[in-house]
Amino acid sequence: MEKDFIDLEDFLKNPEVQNVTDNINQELIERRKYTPPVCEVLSHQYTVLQDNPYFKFSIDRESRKQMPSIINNKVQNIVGVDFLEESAKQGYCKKRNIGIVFSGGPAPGGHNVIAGLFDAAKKANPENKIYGFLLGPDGILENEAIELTKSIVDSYRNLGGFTMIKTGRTKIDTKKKMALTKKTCKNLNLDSIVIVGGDDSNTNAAFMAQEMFDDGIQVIGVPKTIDGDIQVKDIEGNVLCAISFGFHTAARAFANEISNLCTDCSSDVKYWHICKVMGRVASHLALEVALQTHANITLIGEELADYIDKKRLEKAKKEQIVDYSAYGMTLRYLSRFICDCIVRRAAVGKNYGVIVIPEGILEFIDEIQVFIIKLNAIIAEYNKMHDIDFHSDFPLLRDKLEHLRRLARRSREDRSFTIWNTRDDDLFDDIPEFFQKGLLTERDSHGNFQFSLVETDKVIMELVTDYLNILKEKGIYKIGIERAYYTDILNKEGLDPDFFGRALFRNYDDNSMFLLVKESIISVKTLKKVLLKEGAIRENENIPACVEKIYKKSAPKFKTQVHFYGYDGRGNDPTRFDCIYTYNLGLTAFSLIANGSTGQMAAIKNLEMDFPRWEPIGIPIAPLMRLEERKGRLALVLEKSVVNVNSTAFKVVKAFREKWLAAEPGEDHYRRPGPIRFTGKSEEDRPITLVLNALKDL
Ligand code: FBP
Repeated sequence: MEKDFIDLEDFLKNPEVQNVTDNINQELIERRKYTPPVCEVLSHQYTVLQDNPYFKFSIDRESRKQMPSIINNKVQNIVGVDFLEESAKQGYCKKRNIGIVFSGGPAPGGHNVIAGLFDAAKKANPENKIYGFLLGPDGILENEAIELTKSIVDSYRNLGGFTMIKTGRTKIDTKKKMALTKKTCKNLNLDSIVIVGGDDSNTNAAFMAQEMFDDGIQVIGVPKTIDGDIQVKDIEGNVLCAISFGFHTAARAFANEISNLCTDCSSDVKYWHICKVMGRVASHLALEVALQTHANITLIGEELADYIDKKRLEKAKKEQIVDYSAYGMTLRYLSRFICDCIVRRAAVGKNYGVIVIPEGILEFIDEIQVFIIKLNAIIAEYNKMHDIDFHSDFPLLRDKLEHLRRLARRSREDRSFTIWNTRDDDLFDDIPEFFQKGLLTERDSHGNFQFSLVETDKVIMELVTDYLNILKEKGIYKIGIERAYYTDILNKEGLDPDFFGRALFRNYDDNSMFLLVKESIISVKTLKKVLLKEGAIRENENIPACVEKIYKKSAPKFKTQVHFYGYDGRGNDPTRFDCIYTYNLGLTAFSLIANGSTGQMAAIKNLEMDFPRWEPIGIPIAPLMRLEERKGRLALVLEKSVVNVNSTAFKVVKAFREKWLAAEPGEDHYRRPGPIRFTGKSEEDRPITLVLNALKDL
C-alpha cells in the first residue's frame, strides 16, 4: 500500500519548513542590521559641550530650593571634535560603568537608546560597561541588573518594545528608595545612570541627580512616551524638544489600523467605527491620527476644555448675572455634536464613518471634573460626619442617587448649601447608569477618583445612541436617498416620481442630490397615513412596493464597532524616524555623561526639520519643574505638554474638520498612510504634527 502520510518529525526537519517557521525572518534580519544615520556632531571622535545661555526658563522658587546643585544648569550644545587635549581626553575616555533603565509604558525605539549609548560608550573606551536594570526602577531598588553585551544589544537593534530589560512603573520618590538607589550604584560602582521615561521618570531623574550630586553619580534623562506629552520649550517659546520618542510609531500604527477601518466602512457602508486611542491625558496621538487618516470625526480633549457656550453667556449678560456653567463642555453637548455629524452624513447617504476619541478625553470635560470634585467632597464629608462609611450606608446606586436628590432638595431650601444643586442633579441624571456608578465608586487610598476605571468611549457613545434614538423618533435622523436612484426605481415600476416624490420627501423640489423622507414618516403606518393625506394613494390601496422599499432604505440603524488602539501600537517596531531619533538620543546621553553633565535630559533639537539640521543637546530638567497637586499635596513635577489649541497642527485639523466629515454628496476624503515601512523611500520622515508646527504660526 502507498504511504499516504508523512512523518511529522521528518517534515519539521525539511529546510523549507524550517525556513518559513523560524523566528528569524527577513524583516528581522534587515532591522537588526540597519545602522541609523548619526547627527554630524556625534560622528566625530569626541564631543564637547557648550553652555547655551540663549535659552531661558522661568524657574520655580521651590525647584531652586529643592534642587540647588542642578538648578543653574543650562541648555548644552554638543560640538563634535576629533582632537582633545590629553587631560580632557582622559576624562572623556576614562573607564565608566553606566546603568540604564526603562521606566513606564513601553515606547518604540527604546532598544536603540541602549544601542546608541552602548556604541558611543564602547567607542570612547572598549572597557566601558553598560548595565541594564531589569523590570524598570525596581531593578535599581533591588539591584537586579545585567551587563549588556554586544550580542544582546545587536539582537534588539531597531526593534520595538522594551523586551531586552523590560520596564516597570515604580517611582523612586522616597528617602528609603533613594538610599537603596545609592546602595545599588555603589555595589555596581556606577558612574552614571540613564533614566528612559516620561514626565514622572524625568522628574525622578532630576531628584536623583540632586541627591547623588555630591557622590559624583551622574543622572541623565531621556524623553520617552508614546503619548507625546514631553515637549520642551523655553520661556520665549523656542522648541527644544518637539516630541518624545515612540510617539511617531504609535501614531503611525494606530493610523494604519484606523485608515483600514475607513476603507472598510466606506465599502460596507453600515458601521460607525468608534476608535479610542491611547493618550492618558494629552490628545497628541488623536491629533496626529486625524492628520494621518482624515477620519470623519476626531475629538481633541484640549479643545473641549476651551469651550464656551456663547448663547448661555449672552443670556446671562442680559440678565446681568454670571453663568459659570457656560464655560466648559458638557457630556450632553458633546454627544449632541457627534449626533449632529452622524445625522448630517446620513442625510447624504453615508450612515457610516470613523470617530477617533482620545483615551483621556473625560479629564477635559469640565462637568466631569466638577462632578468628581463635588462627589469627592460629598463622600468625604459624609464619612467625617457618620460612623458608617458612605459606600456601606448606600450600597446600591439607587440609594446613592436618592442621597444626592435629598442634597439637591436641601439646596433649594437652604441657599447657603451649594455643594449639590438641582442642576447638578439633572445633569447627573443624564449620565448613563454605569458611568453614574463609576463616578460614585470608592475612591483610592488618597481619596482620588480612579479615571482609568472608566470606559471613556462607552460613556460618550451611550449618550450618542440614546440621543440618536430620539432623533430617529422625531424623524430627523434619516438616510438620504439619491434622487437618480429614486427616479429610476419609480420609473421602472411605471410610477410618476414627481407625484410620489412630493408626498414622500421634504426637499423634493429643491434640486438636492439626496432626498430626505418627511420627518412625520417614521414607520410604514405613518408612511401610509402621509401618502393618503397627500392623495398619493387611496384608502383601500396598498403602498406601492417600490415606495415602501425607498422608505425602508431611509430608516437608519446606528450600528457601531468599538476599537481600542494602545498596547498594539506601543509594541510596534519603530518607524525609521524613531529608529534614528532614539539611536542619536543614546549617543547624546553618552556625550552628556562623558562631559560630566548631570540632571540633564538628552534631546534632539530641530526634530521638526530635515535630519541634517538635527542638533543633539542637553536640556536642564530642574528649571522645567513646577508645583502641581499630586495625591492631595503639592509636589514638584515636570509639566505635561497638552495639545496647544493655538498650534498650527491643531488649527489645520480644525480647518479641515468639515471637509473630513464629508457630510456632502461625493466621496469621503480619507488618507491612506499605509503600514509602517522601514525600508524604501515612501515612508514619511517625521510626524505630520511636527511638520505643521514647524511652519510659520497661523
Ligand atoms: P507612559 O507615559 O509611561 O509612556 O505610558 C503611557 C501609556 O501608554 C498611556 O498612553 C496609557 O494610558 C498607559 O500608558 C497605559 O498604562 P498601563 O501600561 O499601565 O496599562
